[in-house]
Amino acid sequence: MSQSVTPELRTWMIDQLAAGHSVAALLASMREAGWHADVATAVLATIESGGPLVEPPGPNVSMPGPDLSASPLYVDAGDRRVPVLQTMAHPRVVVFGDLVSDDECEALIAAARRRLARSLTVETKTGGEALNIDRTSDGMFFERGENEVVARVEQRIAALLRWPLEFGEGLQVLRYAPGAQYRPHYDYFDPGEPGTPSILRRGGQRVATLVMYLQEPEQGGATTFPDVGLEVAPKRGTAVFFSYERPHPDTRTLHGGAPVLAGEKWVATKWLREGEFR
Ligand code: PD2
Ligand code: ZN
Repeated sequence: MSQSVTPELRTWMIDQLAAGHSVAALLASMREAGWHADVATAVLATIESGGPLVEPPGPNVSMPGPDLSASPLYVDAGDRRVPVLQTMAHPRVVVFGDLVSDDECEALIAAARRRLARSLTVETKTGGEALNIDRTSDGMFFERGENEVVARVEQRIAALLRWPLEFGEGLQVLRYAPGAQYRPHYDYFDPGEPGTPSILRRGGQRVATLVMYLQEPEQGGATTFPDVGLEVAPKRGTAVFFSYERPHPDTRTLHGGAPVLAGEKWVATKWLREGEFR
Protein backbone atom coordinates (compact mmCIF):
# COMPACT_ATOMS: atom_id res chain seq x y z
CA MET A 1 0.00 0.00 0.00
CA SER A 2 1.35 3.44 -0.86
CA GLN A 3 0.89 6.10 1.80
CA SER A 4 1.43 9.80 1.42
CA VAL A 5 1.31 12.90 3.57
CA THR A 6 -2.20 14.24 2.93
CA PRO A 7 -3.48 17.63 4.15
CA GLU A 8 -6.20 15.76 6.11
CA LEU A 9 -3.64 13.68 7.96
CA ARG A 10 -1.62 16.77 8.75
CA THR A 11 -4.68 18.65 10.05
CA TRP A 12 -5.63 15.68 12.21
CA MET A 13 -2.14 15.61 13.74
CA ILE A 14 -2.17 19.35 14.42
CA ASP A 15 -5.54 18.96 16.19
CA GLN A 16 -4.29 16.04 18.28
CA LEU A 17 -1.16 17.94 19.32
CA ALA A 18 -3.25 21.01 20.17
CA ALA A 19 -5.48 18.80 22.33
CA GLY A 20 -2.42 17.87 24.41
CA HIS A 21 -1.56 14.40 23.09
CA SER A 22 2.16 13.64 23.10
CA VAL A 23 4.16 13.06 19.92
CA ALA A 24 4.98 9.52 21.12
CA ALA A 25 1.31 8.75 21.70
CA LEU A 26 0.40 10.09 18.26
CA LEU A 27 3.06 8.01 16.53
CA ALA A 28 1.89 4.92 18.39
CA SER A 29 -1.75 5.39 17.47
CA MET A 30 -0.84 6.09 13.84
CA ARG A 31 1.15 2.89 13.66
CA GLU A 32 -1.75 0.98 15.21
CA ALA A 33 -4.03 2.44 12.55
CA GLY A 34 -1.71 1.02 9.87
CA TRP A 35 0.40 4.05 9.00
CA HIS A 36 4.05 3.49 8.25
CA ALA A 37 6.32 5.06 10.85
CA ASP A 38 8.16 7.07 8.19
CA VAL A 39 4.93 8.69 6.97
CA ALA A 40 4.01 9.67 10.51
CA THR A 41 7.47 11.12 11.06
CA ALA A 42 7.32 13.02 7.76
CA VAL A 43 4.02 14.66 8.74
CA LEU A 44 5.48 15.68 12.07
CA ALA A 45 8.49 17.19 10.33
CA THR A 46 6.23 19.38 8.14
CA ILE A 47 4.34 20.56 11.23
CA GLU A 48 7.52 21.34 13.15
CA SER A 49 9.08 23.26 10.25
CA GLY A 50 5.89 25.29 9.69
CA GLY A 51 5.88 23.88 6.17
CA PRO A 52 3.13 24.25 3.60
CA LEU A 53 -0.40 23.12 4.44
CA VAL A 54 -0.81 21.50 1.08
CA GLU A 55 1.40 18.98 -0.61
CA PRO A 56 4.18 20.39 -2.82
CA PRO A 57 3.28 20.68 -6.50
CA GLY A 58 3.24 17.29 -8.15
CA PRO A 59 2.87 16.30 -11.78
CA ASN A 60 -0.81 17.39 -11.81
CA VAL A 61 -0.04 20.98 -10.91
CA SER A 62 0.16 23.18 -13.97
CA MET A 63 3.60 24.25 -15.10
CA PRO A 64 4.83 26.59 -17.82
CA GLY A 65 5.67 24.96 -21.12
CA PRO A 66 4.55 24.60 -24.73
CA ASP A 67 1.77 22.21 -25.72
CA LEU A 68 3.70 19.32 -27.23
CA SER A 69 0.98 16.69 -26.76
CA ALA A 70 0.61 16.19 -30.53
CA SER A 71 4.39 16.27 -31.18
CA PRO A 72 4.21 19.42 -33.32
CA LEU A 73 7.16 20.69 -35.36
CA TYR A 74 6.03 24.26 -34.73
CA VAL A 75 4.21 25.95 -31.84
CA ASP A 76 1.92 28.94 -32.30
CA ALA A 77 3.24 31.77 -30.15
CA GLY A 78 0.71 34.39 -31.27
CA ASP A 79 2.75 36.53 -33.67
CA ARG A 80 5.17 33.75 -34.67
CA ARG A 81 5.32 30.04 -35.48
CA VAL A 82 8.17 28.76 -33.38
CA PRO A 83 10.09 25.62 -34.44
CA VAL A 84 10.59 22.92 -31.80
CA LEU A 85 14.13 21.63 -32.36
CA GLN A 86 14.72 19.28 -29.46
CA THR A 87 13.01 18.07 -26.29
CA MET A 88 14.04 16.15 -23.19
CA ALA A 89 11.70 14.77 -20.52
CA HIS A 90 13.90 14.71 -17.41
CA PRO A 91 15.10 17.37 -16.98
CA ARG A 92 12.26 19.04 -18.87
CA VAL A 93 14.13 20.87 -21.63
CA VAL A 94 12.82 22.26 -24.92
CA VAL A 95 15.02 23.96 -27.52
CA PHE A 96 13.21 26.44 -29.79
CA GLY A 97 14.50 27.81 -33.09
CA ASP A 98 13.73 31.25 -34.45
CA LEU A 99 12.00 32.59 -31.35
CA VAL A 100 13.56 36.06 -31.61
CA SER A 101 14.18 37.84 -34.95
CA ASP A 102 17.56 39.36 -35.85
CA ASP A 103 16.04 42.86 -35.56
CA GLU A 104 14.68 42.08 -32.10
CA CYS A 105 18.07 40.67 -31.00
CA GLU A 106 19.76 43.87 -32.20
CA ALA A 107 17.20 46.12 -30.51
CA LEU A 108 17.51 44.30 -27.18
CA ILE A 109 21.32 44.46 -27.30
CA ALA A 110 21.30 48.17 -28.22
CA ALA A 111 18.94 49.07 -25.38
CA ALA A 112 20.81 46.91 -22.85
CA ARG A 113 24.36 47.90 -23.80
CA ARG A 114 24.39 51.32 -22.13
CA ARG A 115 23.06 49.90 -18.87
CA LEU A 116 25.44 46.96 -18.45
CA ALA A 117 27.17 46.38 -15.15
CA ARG A 118 29.02 43.39 -13.76
CA SER A 119 26.26 40.81 -13.11
CA LEU A 120 24.78 40.47 -9.67
CA THR A 121 22.97 37.34 -8.55
CA VAL A 122 20.18 37.12 -6.00
CA GLU A 123 21.79 36.26 -2.67
CA THR A 124 19.64 33.70 -0.85
CA LYS A 125 21.83 34.10 2.22
CA THR A 126 20.58 37.66 2.71
CA GLY A 127 17.74 38.22 0.21
CA GLY A 128 19.80 40.98 -1.47
CA GLU A 129 22.06 40.94 -4.52
CA ALA A 130 25.81 40.37 -4.65
CA LEU A 131 28.73 40.10 -7.03
CA ASN A 132 29.26 36.45 -7.75
CA ILE A 133 32.61 35.08 -8.87
CA ASP A 134 30.74 32.15 -10.46
CA ARG A 135 29.36 34.57 -13.02
CA THR A 136 31.78 36.70 -15.00
CA SER A 137 29.33 38.21 -17.49
CA ASP A 138 27.94 41.77 -17.45
CA GLY A 139 24.21 42.23 -17.15
CA MET A 140 21.13 44.37 -16.65
CA PHE A 141 17.38 43.96 -16.12
CA PHE A 142 14.58 45.49 -18.18
CA GLU A 143 11.33 46.33 -16.47
CA ARG A 144 8.49 44.18 -17.73
CA GLY A 145 7.01 45.87 -20.83
CA GLU A 146 9.68 48.56 -20.66
CA ASN A 147 9.81 49.20 -24.40
CA GLU A 148 7.99 47.98 -27.49
CA VAL A 149 10.41 45.14 -28.32
CA VAL A 150 10.59 43.91 -24.73
CA ALA A 151 6.77 43.91 -24.53
CA ARG A 152 6.44 42.06 -27.85
CA VAL A 153 8.92 39.35 -26.89
CA GLU A 154 7.28 38.96 -23.47
CA GLN A 155 3.82 38.52 -25.08
CA ARG A 156 5.28 35.85 -27.36
CA ILE A 157 6.87 34.02 -24.44
CA ALA A 158 3.60 34.09 -22.47
CA ALA A 159 1.76 32.54 -25.44
CA LEU A 160 4.49 30.00 -26.20
CA LEU A 161 4.87 28.81 -22.61
CA ARG A 162 1.21 29.24 -21.64
CA TRP A 163 2.10 31.20 -18.54
CA PRO A 164 0.69 34.60 -17.51
CA LEU A 165 2.87 37.52 -18.52
CA GLU A 166 2.52 38.89 -14.97
CA PHE A 167 4.20 35.78 -13.53
CA GLY A 168 7.45 36.60 -15.36
CA GLU A 169 10.36 38.58 -13.98
CA GLY A 170 11.71 41.45 -16.08
CA LEU A 171 14.01 40.30 -18.91
CA GLN A 172 17.65 39.99 -17.94
CA VAL A 173 20.33 40.60 -20.58
CA LEU A 174 23.87 39.23 -20.14
CA ARG A 175 27.02 39.84 -22.17
CA TYR A 176 29.89 37.36 -22.01
CA ALA A 177 33.31 38.57 -23.22
CA PRO A 178 35.98 35.99 -24.11
CA GLY A 179 36.78 33.98 -20.97
CA ALA A 180 33.48 34.81 -19.27
CA GLN A 181 31.25 31.99 -18.06
CA TYR A 182 28.43 31.14 -15.69
CA ARG A 183 29.34 28.16 -13.55
CA PRO A 184 26.71 25.43 -13.08
CA HIS A 185 23.90 26.42 -10.72
CA TYR A 186 20.16 26.04 -10.15
CA ASP A 187 17.87 28.95 -10.97
CA TYR A 188 15.36 28.26 -8.16
CA PHE A 189 15.95 29.81 -4.75
CA ASP A 190 17.43 27.40 -2.23
CA PRO A 191 14.69 26.76 0.39
CA GLY A 192 17.37 26.13 3.01
CA GLU A 193 18.88 29.62 2.80
CA PRO A 194 17.77 32.30 5.27
CA GLY A 195 17.16 35.01 2.64
CA THR A 196 14.82 32.87 0.54
CA PRO A 197 11.49 33.60 2.34
CA SER A 198 11.84 37.33 1.64
CA ILE A 199 12.66 36.67 -2.05
CA LEU A 200 9.61 34.39 -2.34
CA ARG A 201 7.23 37.15 -1.19
CA ARG A 202 7.54 38.57 -4.69
CA GLY A 203 5.79 35.94 -6.81
CA GLY A 204 6.89 32.73 -5.09
CA GLN A 205 9.47 30.31 -6.46
CA ARG A 206 10.96 30.34 -9.91
CA VAL A 207 9.53 27.36 -11.81
CA ALA A 208 11.07 27.76 -15.27
CA THR A 209 13.77 29.53 -17.27
CA LEU A 210 13.99 30.60 -20.91
CA VAL A 211 17.45 31.60 -22.15
CA MET A 212 17.35 33.34 -25.56
CA TYR A 213 20.55 33.76 -27.57
CA LEU A 214 20.82 37.30 -28.94
CA GLN A 215 24.35 37.11 -30.32
CA GLU A 216 26.43 34.01 -30.92
CA PRO A 217 30.10 33.91 -30.01
CA GLU A 218 32.61 32.52 -32.49
CA GLN A 219 33.53 29.64 -30.19
CA GLY A 220 32.34 28.26 -26.84
CA GLY A 221 29.47 29.60 -24.73
CA ALA A 222 27.07 26.62 -24.87
CA THR A 223 24.43 26.29 -22.17
CA THR A 224 25.30 23.04 -20.41
CA PHE A 225 23.28 20.58 -18.30
CA PRO A 226 26.05 18.59 -16.59
CA ASP A 227 23.73 16.00 -14.96
CA VAL A 228 22.64 14.74 -18.37
CA GLY A 229 25.57 15.73 -20.59
CA LEU A 230 23.45 18.09 -22.70
CA GLU A 231 24.92 21.16 -24.42
CA VAL A 232 22.78 23.69 -26.25
CA ALA A 233 24.63 25.74 -28.88
CA PRO A 234 24.13 29.50 -28.45
CA LYS A 235 22.75 30.13 -31.93
CA ARG A 236 21.23 33.59 -32.46
CA GLY A 237 17.41 33.64 -32.29
CA THR A 238 17.29 30.19 -30.67
CA ALA A 239 16.23 29.62 -27.05
CA VAL A 240 16.46 26.89 -24.44
CA PHE A 241 13.56 26.40 -22.02
CA PHE A 242 13.70 24.28 -18.88
CA SER A 243 11.32 23.88 -15.93
CA TYR A 244 11.56 22.60 -12.38
CA GLU A 245 8.37 21.67 -10.56
CA ARG A 246 10.10 21.87 -7.20
CA PRO A 247 13.27 23.53 -5.89
CA HIS A 248 15.29 20.33 -5.73
CA PRO A 249 18.36 18.91 -7.49
CA ASP A 250 16.35 15.83 -8.47
CA THR A 251 14.83 18.02 -11.19
CA ARG A 252 18.27 17.62 -12.83
CA THR A 253 18.19 21.29 -13.89
CA LEU A 254 21.77 22.04 -12.89
CA HIS A 255 22.99 24.18 -15.79
CA GLY A 256 25.73 26.62 -16.67
CA GLY A 257 27.13 28.83 -19.39
CA ALA A 258 30.38 27.34 -20.72
CA PRO A 259 33.30 29.76 -21.13
CA VAL A 260 33.22 31.87 -24.26
CA LEU A 261 36.41 31.07 -26.16
CA ALA A 262 36.20 33.68 -28.92
CA GLY A 263 33.79 36.47 -29.78
CA GLU A 264 30.99 37.82 -27.58
CA LYS A 265 27.88 36.00 -26.42
CA TRP A 266 24.69 37.89 -25.51
CA VAL A 267 21.61 36.27 -23.98
CA ALA A 268 18.27 37.39 -22.60
CA THR A 269 16.82 35.32 -19.75
CA LYS A 270 13.17 35.19 -18.70
CA TRP A 271 12.48 33.57 -15.34
CA LEU A 272 8.95 32.46 -14.59
CA ARG A 273 7.55 32.50 -11.06
CA GLU A 274 4.72 30.40 -9.65
CA GLY A 275 2.64 33.56 -9.03
CA GLU A 276 2.41 37.20 -10.00
CA PHE A 277 5.77 38.99 -9.88
CA ARG A 278 5.28 42.59 -8.78
O1 PD2 B 1 24.02 32.22 -20.73
C1 PD2 B 1 23.79 31.06 -20.43
O2 PD2 B 1 24.01 30.12 -21.19
C2 PD2 B 1 23.21 30.79 -19.10
C3 PD2 B 1 23.60 29.66 -18.44
C4 PD2 B 1 23.07 29.43 -17.18
C5 PD2 B 1 22.32 31.67 -18.51
C6 PD2 B 1 21.82 31.33 -17.24
N1 PD2 B 1 22.18 30.23 -16.60
C7 PD2 B 1 20.85 32.19 -16.54
O3 PD2 B 1 20.60 33.31 -17.01
O4 PD2 B 1 20.31 31.74 -15.51
ZN1 ZN C 1 20.81 29.90 -14.83
